[in-house]
Amino acid sequence: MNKVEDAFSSIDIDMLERQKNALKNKSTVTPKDIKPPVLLCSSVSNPFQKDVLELGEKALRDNEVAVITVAGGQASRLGFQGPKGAYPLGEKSGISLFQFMAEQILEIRKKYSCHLPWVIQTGPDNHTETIAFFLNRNWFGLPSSSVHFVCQGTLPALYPDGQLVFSDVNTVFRNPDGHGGVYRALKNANTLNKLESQGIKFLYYCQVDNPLVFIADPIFIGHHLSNKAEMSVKVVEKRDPSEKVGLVVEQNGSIQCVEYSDIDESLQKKRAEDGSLFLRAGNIAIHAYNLDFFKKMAEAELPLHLAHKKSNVFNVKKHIFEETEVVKFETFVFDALPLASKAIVQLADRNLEFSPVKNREGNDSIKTSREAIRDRANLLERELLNKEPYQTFVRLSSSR
Ligand code: UD2
Repeated sequence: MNKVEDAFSSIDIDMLERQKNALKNKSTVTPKDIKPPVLLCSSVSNPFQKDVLELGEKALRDNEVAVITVAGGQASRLGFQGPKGAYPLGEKSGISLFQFMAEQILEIRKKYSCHLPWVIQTGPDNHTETIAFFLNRNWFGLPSSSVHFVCQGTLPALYPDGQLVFSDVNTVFRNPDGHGGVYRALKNANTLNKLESQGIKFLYYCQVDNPLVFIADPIFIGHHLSNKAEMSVKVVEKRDPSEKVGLVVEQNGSIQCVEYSDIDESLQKKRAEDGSLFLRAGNIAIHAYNLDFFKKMAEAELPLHLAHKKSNVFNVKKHIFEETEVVKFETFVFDALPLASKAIVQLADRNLEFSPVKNREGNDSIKTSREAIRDRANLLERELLNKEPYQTFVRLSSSR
């Protein structure tokens, strides 16, 4: 096989066909069809849901739960060279986003005497670096056999007319397939089968960029179980109509997440009778899954999301490199929600569970996230210090 044939051999022809179709058919959300979802109440700020808590804790103790963290991409938007999870967010401690999570996982394992495997989905640009980061830090005290790294896949970019794009004379230009690639990535790496053979039945999913995440929250898992859901999602109240978070809504009887940019401005600003936003369920990208459903999603055709971006590519006709507009394709993890036979939506308290680090400055920045960590530590010490199951959570929150 010559090099050009080799470049083409990595292309999934059925997927390429879907990509070309997606270029032609833009999907839109019809505002009249969407309404707010039913919200189950917050977990951490409302810790006395005993039955639900016991269900979640039992699943943990019985070694039925694993954690998945999506951590593809570099932290370049934070002005930092390296995987985003390696960013030293701890203000006093200098600990990384990964360490925030690793310490919680260690504590949960101790508390429930459970294995709680941790799967970290990396991307092609940070896979090796991420593993080296863990290796150099002695896996933060976690047994290396209990941490699994899985690299997400890529999709070829296309010109707006549907032609393939090249990054050099015999290499197809590709980009990571979005966090929705996590389903296939875990299947292709045989991780889902491995987890299943260890007795895992439920998965707790989170993003690496939220240091306030309450990993494997037993109340969230308990709600998921008691409602016999296949996939669940945590949300926080949207701060204001312009906040850039996805919105969890109900459409034609099913739960789904819609990106803010896809919703009409007047609907984003609409108020309910009590003055709160009509659509207020902001997606914080925390999910609970049945493993079986996750497996099904690895075979599902999730919608493709398109991003038109200027990129430096190789023009194979003119034999030159040029800056031109190409279309990149991604799938999103939350597009599995409407495919679940049942999905529950749990409202969390933003001050306790959500402060992502997205930007160097301004909203959702290093500064706002550090402030949120500090504020939460004070709040928790005042209000929740002696309440199960949050002592661990409180202790880890202070002195960061
Ligand atoms: C995401 C959600 C948004 C809101 C917000 C909460 C999308 C499209 N939007 O916004 O609705 O919930 O998060 O914080 O998801 N990642 C990968 N591989 C990829 C792309 C992303 O692993 O190909 C990981 C990345 O490491 C990060 C997470 O997914 O942990 C979120 O990615 P993002 O920062 O691009 O998402 P954002 O801020 O657009």
